[in-house]
Amino acid sequence: MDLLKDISNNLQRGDDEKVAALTGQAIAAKVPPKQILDDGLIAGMTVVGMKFKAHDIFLPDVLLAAKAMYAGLNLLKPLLVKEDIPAVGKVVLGSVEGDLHDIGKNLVGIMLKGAGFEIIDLGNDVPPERFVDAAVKENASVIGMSALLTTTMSNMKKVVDMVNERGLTDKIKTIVGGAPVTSEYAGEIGADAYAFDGISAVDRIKQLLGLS
Ligand code: B1M
Repeated sequence: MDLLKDISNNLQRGDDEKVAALTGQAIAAKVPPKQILDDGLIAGMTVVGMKFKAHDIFLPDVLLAAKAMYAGLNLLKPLLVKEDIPAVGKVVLGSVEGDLHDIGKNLVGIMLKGAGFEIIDLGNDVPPERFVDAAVKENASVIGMSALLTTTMSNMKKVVDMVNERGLTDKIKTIVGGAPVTSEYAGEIGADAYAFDGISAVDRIKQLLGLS
């Protein structure tokens, strides 16, 4: 669809105003929000990632693309989250220490909220003990960690180890995700689950809590 291609192209150019306007048009034209997200915004960001890796574009371009991504995402958010549904469980969510990438983590949060979970979002660059302390304080049953860098992935293990060391494994389950993370890696570090994207995070967390 041309409109979705336009969203992708303008996101790649970092034009947040155009992305917001086109996302608004797509919503008005009743394009399903998940399609706008996948075929417009995420499609554009995937190209940005490839161009960045190939040194065709540079960090400031990626920052502008991220700003444009949020311009669209903010309009989609209310459509992806159903309001007023009773919470089915509490999830502490964050990007691990050293990691400033938060778009994917925020998307996962939106999907979980849409499925009725209460989200305690700790933001990005979250030290291990903050994850665990927040889960205990908030009486959350799940800690969700996101990492986009191969250099920060190992901080997920620190959180899993801390949950074990503090004897909290019966009360708190851990789930990990993010572009470089795999289910094998999740198994290696002893996390309870891995999810590829927001939708599978919902499924995996429901399974962990015996809700499905
Ligand atoms: Co960065 N960056 N970046 N970056 N950046 C990557 C990750 C990189 C792959 C780009 C590349 O080289 N192709 C590369 C990492 C290489 C590696 O580690 N092997 C990279 C690099 C190198 C860096 C810097 C080091 C660059 C530098 O400074 N020289 C630097 C590091 C900063 C830091 O974190 N300390 C950096 C900085 C940045 C920006 C700040 C400019 C910006 C982030 C802005 C922001 O997030 N607010 C940025 C961006 C935008 C990217 C790319 C282009 C796009 C990431 C994104 O938002 N994707 C990225 C390339 C890429 O991934 N293709 C790249 C869209 C998002 C919807 O997908 O985050 O994968 P994603 O989330 C998905 C799934 O992974 C999953 O669900 C989401 C929805 O489908 N998921 C989970 C995520 N978390 C989950 C948790 C779960 C379950 C599923 O359970 C809890």
